[in-house]
Amino acid sequence: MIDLRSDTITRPTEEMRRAMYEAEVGDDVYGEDPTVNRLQEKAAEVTGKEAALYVPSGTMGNQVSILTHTSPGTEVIMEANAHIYYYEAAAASALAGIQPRPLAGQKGVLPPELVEDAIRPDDVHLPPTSLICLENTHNRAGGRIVPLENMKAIHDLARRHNLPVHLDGARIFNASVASGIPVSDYAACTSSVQFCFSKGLGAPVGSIITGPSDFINEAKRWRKRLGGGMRQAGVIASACLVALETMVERLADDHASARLLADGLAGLKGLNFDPADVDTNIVIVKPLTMTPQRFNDELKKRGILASVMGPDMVRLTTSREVESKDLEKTVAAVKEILAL
Ligand code: TLP
Repeated sequence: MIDLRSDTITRPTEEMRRAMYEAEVGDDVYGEDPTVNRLQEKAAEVTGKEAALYVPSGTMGNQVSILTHTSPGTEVIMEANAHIYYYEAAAASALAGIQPRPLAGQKGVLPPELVEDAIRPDDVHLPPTSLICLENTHNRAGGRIVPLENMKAIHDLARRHNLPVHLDGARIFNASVASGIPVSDYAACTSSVQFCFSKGLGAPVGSIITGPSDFINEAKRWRKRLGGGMRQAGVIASACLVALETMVERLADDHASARLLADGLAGLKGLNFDPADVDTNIVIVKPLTMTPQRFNDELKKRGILASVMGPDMVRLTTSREVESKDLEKTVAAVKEILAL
């Protein structure tokens, strides 16, 4: 099978497996796992923040951040297609007791004026705004890079209103590699960042939150409350260190694969798709002559796995697990399906 469902399907490299076998470990709830500590230091450094906290997943990283920044009964501004809004099973409402304020972005990008207008004035009838969440790259917008200028403008207005900004940077390294802008420049427009090791970076488990030391200390308590305190986590953190050391630059290969796919799908009748929308490793197409589910089923019959992303979208995601011949085969299969 050619697996284009997600970059989460990437399996650890030989070097990661060796590092896992050899990892020095301790009890991380006591802060005594040297490998986790090294990973946290490195992640803090890469994002230009004071401290970091290793967590089991991107979802936990986002939710621990929301829990740490906010209190129940407040409102959190986010893009209407953000992962935090769309794919985290309403965790922010269920766990943090916040009210999400989804704003429609333009291909994942929130106009700063829209964000500023959504900040609540001080009025007893209204929920106080407590946080602004951004996502870069933006998954449901097709891996779009949110421009640094846009993040800066939102950060500036957030500061004027004394509000924190959290970045769901699950794929911030994709944005960085594709744009040539250091991760720390994006992170400088935020109060906290979550990024994932187990997507295109290929590690088997884990994400990380970075931010100021006092924020991370409080986040550690929330991680524990959620049952995310891990013990000899150096075994998995070691693979994340290898990911940071060896897998960042190669994300460019995934972007090149997505470009190959995008060029192959460009201009096909029966598909609503603009290849100019592809910035990184995600290609989202809208089939016009059949449902996304049927399109997906037809792909599967031809040995290709993709993801239905709602009532009109199918997502094809490139990763280290796919080769250029797989992409040629995918383009040929799509042409065949559209002719049905
Ligand atoms: N996204 C997954 C699915 O949940 C959709 C995927 O296959 O892309 N933020 C963003 C932007 C994400 O894309 C994801 C995962 C997460 C957070 C959550 O990460 P995990 O799966 O580690 O909880």
